[in-house]
Amino acid sequence: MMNITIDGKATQVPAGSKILDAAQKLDINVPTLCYLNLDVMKYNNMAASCRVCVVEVEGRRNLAPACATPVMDGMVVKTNTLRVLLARKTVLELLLSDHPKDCLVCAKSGDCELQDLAEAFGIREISVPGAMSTYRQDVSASIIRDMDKCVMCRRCETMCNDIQSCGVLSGVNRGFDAVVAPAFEMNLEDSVCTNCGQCTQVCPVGALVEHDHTWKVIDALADPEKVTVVQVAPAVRAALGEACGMEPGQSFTGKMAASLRMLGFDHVFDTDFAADLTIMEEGSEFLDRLQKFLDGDKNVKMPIMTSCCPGWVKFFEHQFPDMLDVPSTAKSPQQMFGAIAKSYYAEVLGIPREKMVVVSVMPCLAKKYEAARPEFAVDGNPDVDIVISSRELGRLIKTMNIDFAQLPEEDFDNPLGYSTGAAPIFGNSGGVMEAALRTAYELATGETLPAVEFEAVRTLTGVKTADIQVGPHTLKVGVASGLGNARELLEMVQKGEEQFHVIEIMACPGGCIGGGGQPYHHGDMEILKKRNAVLYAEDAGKPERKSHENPYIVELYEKFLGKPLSEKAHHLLHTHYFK
Ligand code: HC1
Ligand code: SF4
Repeated sequence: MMNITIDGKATQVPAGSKILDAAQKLDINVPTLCYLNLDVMKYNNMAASCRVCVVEVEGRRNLAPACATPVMDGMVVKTNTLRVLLARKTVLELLLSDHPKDCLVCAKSGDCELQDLAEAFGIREISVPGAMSTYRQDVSASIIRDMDKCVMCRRCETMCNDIQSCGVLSGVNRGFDAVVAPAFEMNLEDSVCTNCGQCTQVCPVGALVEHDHTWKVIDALADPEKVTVVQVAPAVRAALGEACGMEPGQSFTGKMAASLRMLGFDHVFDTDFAADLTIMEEGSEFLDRLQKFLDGDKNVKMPIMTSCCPGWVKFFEHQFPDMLDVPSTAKSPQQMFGAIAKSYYAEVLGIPREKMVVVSVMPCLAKKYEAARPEFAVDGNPDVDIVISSRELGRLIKTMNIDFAQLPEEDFDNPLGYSTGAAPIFGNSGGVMEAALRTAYELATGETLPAVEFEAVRTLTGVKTADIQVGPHTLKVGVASGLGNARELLEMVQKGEEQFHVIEIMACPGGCIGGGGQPYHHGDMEILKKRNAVLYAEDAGKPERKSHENPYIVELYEKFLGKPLSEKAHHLLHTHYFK
């Protein structure tokens, strides 16, 4: 252990710890900008590029960055001397001198770490003269990349390369021209970007933000010719209140339904309904493949992999093009919902699909890209018209002057708003697997599952594996969240090191609760744990907890689809993948 004294307070930390670790242990706040450490994700950005965290170390001439300077035994540190404060202020002024001062119209205003620091240091004018660097804006279906605002903290690079293993973003050029960009400075849309949006979660400023579509929603709601239908993804209900100033760890489901009704949607439905439907299709496809595999069919592809996460779909299309026939062909719940809304439900309402506007509220930015994929449209009319993130819904609620905290708890409309407990857990890593196992077990054995909780797939660990007994068969299951972890699992399969029957993958660490479009967690991983617990509690409180017990799903098959994997179900609810 190393002894250290900071601002007169003594403590001990393990060898290798940084001054910042010791300060945090002593509850001494040292401001940071580029540094970020997310333990659940094993993400640690230690670029030490911003120098906002400089401190004075006794016996050293230069100020030292607290985030990157190892503690030496007997070290004495001061964090708030005049020299330190002036150095930090100068660093901030230099950053601001090359930063567009457009806070009034910036998507990050109110959530910007640079704005917070400028406020904390009382910076009222920028005395450093000089030119501003300029760079073109890059707009993809999901993300707006505005490098004029980049402070070169490198958090996005660490996220995209080390955690997601996508290798899209890296620092290019030098000095004034330095930016973070895809290879050859191409646009994100032309790169191997998965649209996961994790870079927007860690960007401290407004350099990487969601492509905002809230005004499209306002336009649709104001159009008297349109019938507006909204669906909300499982994970949104665990986090939406955070965007409206409420504490994390509560279920916001009832208030969320009430707010959507107040916004003026004609039909307030739930992606959870379609999550139950996904289990019917994906679970049946799995049992079908498993039976063929057990019968010795050499052509059957195993393991089956989940296909509801569009970031993951784009990842395997780019990175594992020889495995395109391995994942399930089931569409995601978002797209199943859109397809059913614009066929079955349009028929129920007696309107043409063109009159209906389907809006999705998602924790995810890749869902914007998914909805725009051409295969999810009929004669150019998309199954899902507009996708907004949890953050955008939070903004919309404020725009419309709705006091979210004071709203009553309301239910969704039926039939497309009813769900079992198997659906909300889709938002947690391992949840789709657990939901699928509940149904596959009962359909395969004809017996009632003794306990619906599969604890082995419930942790927030990045890679989980388990052996699950289903009748006479032992199923080997794998679950990964975060694309770097997904790569690890897939490479095991490719090399033949592990043989799985079924694999669940979600692109975002922790699953959709940690999605790229969720309210910013600012590095507080306790927030993810609380969101995770909210979804399991919602499952436990439902009258039915297995997708095949959803009475409206049963009715949908009876009245419209026939049975799982029927021709109609294939046409509406399944898809294919592209290199
Ligand atoms: Fe997800 Fe899914 S769980 S992909 O993370 O299968 O976004 O929440 O909506 O479609 O249901 C996201 C969440 C979501 C789909 C479902
Ligand atoms: Fe990388 Fe995901 Fe950001 Fe694309 S969205 S640049 S894949 S972190």
